[in-house]
Amino acid sequence: MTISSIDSLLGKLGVTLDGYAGSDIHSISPIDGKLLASLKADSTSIIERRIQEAHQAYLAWRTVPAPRRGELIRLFGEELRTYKHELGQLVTLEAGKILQEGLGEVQEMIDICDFAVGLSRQLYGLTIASERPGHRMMEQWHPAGAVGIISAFNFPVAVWAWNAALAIVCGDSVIWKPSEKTPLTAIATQTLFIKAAQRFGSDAPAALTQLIIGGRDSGAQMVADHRVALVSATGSTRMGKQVAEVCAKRLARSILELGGNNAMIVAPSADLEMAVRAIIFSAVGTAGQRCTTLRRLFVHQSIYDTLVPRLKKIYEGLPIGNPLTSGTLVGPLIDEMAYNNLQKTIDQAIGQGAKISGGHRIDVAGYEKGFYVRPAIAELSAPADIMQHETFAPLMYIVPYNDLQQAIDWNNNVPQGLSSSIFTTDMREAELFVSAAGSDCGIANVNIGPSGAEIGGAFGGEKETGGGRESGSDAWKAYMRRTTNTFNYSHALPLAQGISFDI
Ligand code: UN1
Repeated sequence: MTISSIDSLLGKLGVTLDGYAGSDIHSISPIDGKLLASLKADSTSIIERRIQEAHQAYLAWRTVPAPRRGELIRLFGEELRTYKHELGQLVTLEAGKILQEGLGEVQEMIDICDFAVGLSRQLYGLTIASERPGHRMMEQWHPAGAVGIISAFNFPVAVWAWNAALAIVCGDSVIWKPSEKTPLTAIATQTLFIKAAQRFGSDAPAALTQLIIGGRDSGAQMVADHRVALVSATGSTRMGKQVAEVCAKRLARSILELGGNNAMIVAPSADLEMAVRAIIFSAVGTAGQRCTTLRRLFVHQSIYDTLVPRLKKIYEGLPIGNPLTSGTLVGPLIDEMAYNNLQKTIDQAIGQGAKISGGHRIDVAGYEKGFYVRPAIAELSAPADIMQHETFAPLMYIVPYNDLQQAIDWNNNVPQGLSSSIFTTDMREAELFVSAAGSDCGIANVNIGPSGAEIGGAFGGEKETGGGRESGSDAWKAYMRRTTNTFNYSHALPLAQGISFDI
């Protein structure tokens, strides 16, 4: 696999930055701190126009039959298959995740496209028994409007695709405000989409998917606009609360996928070989910058001394460095702020009694401006206050437990509720963990880690994670509006509830 420079990569992807050149937004590679491109931010009037065009696009697109809309997503999936390697590399260059994960992210886009194509023939409602003779009651799902998507740097393209692929087959249009840290992957994705739309033909409105390049203000403008029927936002809880407030004020819908503080319980009967692999991938994959990253590990005290030294040894030997190089498992943090945040959290954890290993900066020759760290483990004898917070970096707290109920309580006793898992071969423990009295998270896994979900399931979580569900299962329903239709094919007009109202 050959690795391309940024210019040739953008060239291969058919991206020209001509219309984007400026000096407001800087795409900086976390690999070496080098500037990849400087772009201009869209003005409020341009954003205004885009929103209006997106609304118009929705008005046209909603009448195109859903299976035909699916055809557009099928073609987009083909573009993604063709350019998987290039787009995956761009993800790695701009977000810093290792190439395997960059490619995995594009695969996640392809998967959701496949899902959405099938879905385009299954947007069905129910037929419901009417209480009145000669009546039929049914529901239909109709397109909802323009969907505003806010995405984060860590999954710069897949999260957009979960939303956009569904929204498009559901008959909506899409306006995307990507993270200002990863504008190039967004522009490349938009370019590939336009290619697919051109192949599709003229019944795809030109403004069906739109991109807004800019900072927080441009996202805020989009969220506040009444023509945006639904806002799907992925990112910090702080950002999500602002979005929720603005949407609530105008009674618009929102899908929120916010912070996680994901735990794993390792029970005495666990297959430790499997648990080790799951822990390492979940805790240090994407350099600990997934919303599903494993942050809290509760290990039964009977196996603590077997498992934890093994984990520490693997941590010490983790290959850290250029994420484009094969064999690297841990790439850089996104930027200096993320690094400082990690250091601050480690200091606080020490103050609360944690024993720390790792967490220090690693010099990678030739990439001195990148913020590479040895992933950190913080051992504590009991959960500390610091564990209530999500730190978006590779820092895993480990606490021993005695009793499963205690570990389940710890799993739940945080403000966030995204993902969780248990390693056990005891069926009673596994079932309890996923039961109503078990994990309170949107994702509760058995014998796999909390991160790396497939697209087929509904993705999202409870409490401060925001309650939204994206991606698979019936998450599509959030992108449509439901109408209930009652038909009277009789010659009488009976009222529901038996009400008599004679005139
Ligand atoms: C995110 O970090 O915002 O389950 C999304 C996972 C990935 C998606 C993570 N499929 O880890």
